[in-house]
Amino acid sequence: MIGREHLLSDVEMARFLVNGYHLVEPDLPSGLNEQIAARLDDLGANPGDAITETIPELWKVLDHPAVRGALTSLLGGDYSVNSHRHWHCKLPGSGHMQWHQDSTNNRSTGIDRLLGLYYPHTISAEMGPTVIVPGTQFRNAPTDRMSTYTNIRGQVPLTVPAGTVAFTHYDLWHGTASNRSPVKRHMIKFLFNRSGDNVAPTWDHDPAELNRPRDWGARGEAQDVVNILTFGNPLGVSQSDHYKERRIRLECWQTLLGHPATEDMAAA
Ligand SMILES: O=C(O)CCC(=O)C(=O)O
Repeated sequence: MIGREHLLSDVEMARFLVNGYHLVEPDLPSGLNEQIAARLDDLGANPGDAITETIPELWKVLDHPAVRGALTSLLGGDYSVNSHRHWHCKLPGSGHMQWHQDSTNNRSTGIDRLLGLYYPHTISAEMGPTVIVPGTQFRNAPTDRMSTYTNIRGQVPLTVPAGTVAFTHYDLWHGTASNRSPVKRHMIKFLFNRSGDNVAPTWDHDPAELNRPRDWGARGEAQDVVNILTFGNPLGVSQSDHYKERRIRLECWQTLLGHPATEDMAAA
């Protein structure tokens, strides 16, 4: 049983639906990140999915209550840890990785699977951070076309402290910057799956949160679920794109609450 203090709040859940990512900084046992980073520094070959057999300490990250709390909130209490995982080592001098969405063109407008990106050492801008594009998780695009894009206004380099786990919607656009530092940059990518539909919220939900009125005067600074879901527009996309995305996120929110979309919300 996960303590309520480790679950996401309504506002954090709404922000995930808008931005497509959520960062967790678990207070891991002292020395654990350093130990994992040192083991990775010394690894000769990439063990692929067997990275957790090679470095079993990685389970301490996945088993941390803050990590389990985020996963429970986003995917339900019976989420599964997919057997696929991968060590992404960016060597000094290696170039950028182009924008892409992972896997085949099998996209979801729900929250059915998540990536969890664990960084055992602090990532600077020079080390080739993962770069994500907030709000693109419901925006399917051909990889060939994406590969021609350069910097995107609103992109976020994950320059994060050691031990951070970045959860992203599986379909969020991402790539990397080049590694201009003298050190190897490590990231372990995990994949998590939803096992069943929600029949009730699995985060720290307060139904009163949904009673706030829409406030057209405070769009950019929205601090509550209704206004975040209504006005959130991290890339400043055009009105018609914003309306399409808003409709998807409102339907997704209703599904996460455990009931199908109402006409009222879907028409928003
Ligand atoms: O190495 C990274 O930071 C990102 C890797 C990546 O984009 C991927 O595995 O799809």
